[in-house]
Amino acid sequence: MKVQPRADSPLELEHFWMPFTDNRRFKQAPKLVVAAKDMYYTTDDGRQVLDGLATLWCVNAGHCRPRIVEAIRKQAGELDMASSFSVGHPLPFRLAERIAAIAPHDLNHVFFANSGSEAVDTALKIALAYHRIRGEATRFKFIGRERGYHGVNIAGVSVSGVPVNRKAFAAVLLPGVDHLRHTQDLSSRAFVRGCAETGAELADELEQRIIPLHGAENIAAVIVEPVSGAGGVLVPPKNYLKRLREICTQHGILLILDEVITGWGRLGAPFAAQYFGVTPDLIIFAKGITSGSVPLGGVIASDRIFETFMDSKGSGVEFFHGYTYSGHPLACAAAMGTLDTYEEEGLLTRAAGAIGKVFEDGIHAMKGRSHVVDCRNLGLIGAVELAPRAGAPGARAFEVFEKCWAKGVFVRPIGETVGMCPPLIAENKHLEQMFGTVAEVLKTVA
Ligand code: PXG
Repeated sequence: MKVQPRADSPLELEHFWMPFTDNRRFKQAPKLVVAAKDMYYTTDDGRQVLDGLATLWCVNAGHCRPRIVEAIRKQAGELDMASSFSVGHPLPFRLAERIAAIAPHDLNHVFFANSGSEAVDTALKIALAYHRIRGEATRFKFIGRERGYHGVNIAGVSVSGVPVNRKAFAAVLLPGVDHLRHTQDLSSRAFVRGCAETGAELADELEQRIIPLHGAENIAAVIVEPVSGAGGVLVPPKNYLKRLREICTQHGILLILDEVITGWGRLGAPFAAQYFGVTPDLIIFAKGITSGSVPLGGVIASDRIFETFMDSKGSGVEFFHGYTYSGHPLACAAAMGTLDTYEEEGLLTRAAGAIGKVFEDGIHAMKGRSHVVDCRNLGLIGAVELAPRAGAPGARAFEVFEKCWAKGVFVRPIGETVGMCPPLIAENKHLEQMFGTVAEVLKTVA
């Protein structure tokens, strides 16, 4: 494809209010991409940039993969839009069946939304409605975790634990929310490969502090990311999630795993639930279900939860919730093409193989480089944490991001952390390029 040089096609930058972006800074020196294929973007000035973050933790199959592109094209010309409110079309049924077959144990029922944020709110509403149907309407509280990220809608921000995302909206965040401590402790658990041996006892806070404080009979659900992503890539200690599961089960509290990033092969199993051997009551997914190609998210519910709704007294709508685009044909078609690609190429388990080890070694080779205070990894997600620059929080990681971009590698600054999460098709040469560039850039950062 012909790439238009920047000077030939002046862009008016004023009207698009960019999300989660320093708009003023961006507009001084825009970073623009115009095309993508497999592991690489093409920028507007014709450079190739390695996508070291699967764009936003989502392009798991790589960019513009033929099966996905073809599925979307075909669907757009066949059935562009159809409702799932009281009338339906076959695609979301077929896709839900396929997702249920991949999901663990009895998680067999899929409610579709269009994004992770919508899926989070959907899961929280399912939890509330489930307890109410069962006559336990006092269960309305949610327990999140510090540094957790659950999207940007009001309920999701309420259970999230990223302070900058919460502060401006403090007045309207949900009542009845508490947070577990996060699992990061650089004094005792820095530079750990995979899950730390120590720290599972952090889950006991649920039983020792939170349940006595709020009363189990008032708690609807605990919601956590198996590995925190946008909070800085925090890998849980061994057995931590198992412990949370046990405590929730014991006290009738639902466990919701937000797998928006960890789902669809990121850890080397289809879902983190399978990787950790922990079965939640609800799984939240988005991003990788379509490899980012068309917006789609959703919630997978257990038989027990779904049947509670279906067995509820009276006839009529069982759950007063849904989006115009729940089960949208284009999104479902994109997901089908994506699952085909994952299956044909073994991508849902690829991170468990040799490439996962190469990734781990690459991340941990950063130890000892300037400013590096921690390296962490699991599957094909990882991060290098830097010491903050005095008086300028986050500035170092942001500089690393900008310099890597200039050198043709895209990684993400998250506070003091540089996050890496390549598409699952990554090969050794791509990881070498990514880590090599980050290492080179670190030498130049004051
Ligand atoms: N849950 C988790 C675990 C996520 O990572 C969402 C929910 C929300 O998904 P949507 O599709 O509504 O964005 C996410 C999204 C970052 C960053 O700073 C991460 C996400 C979104 C935007 C920025 O790394 N994750």
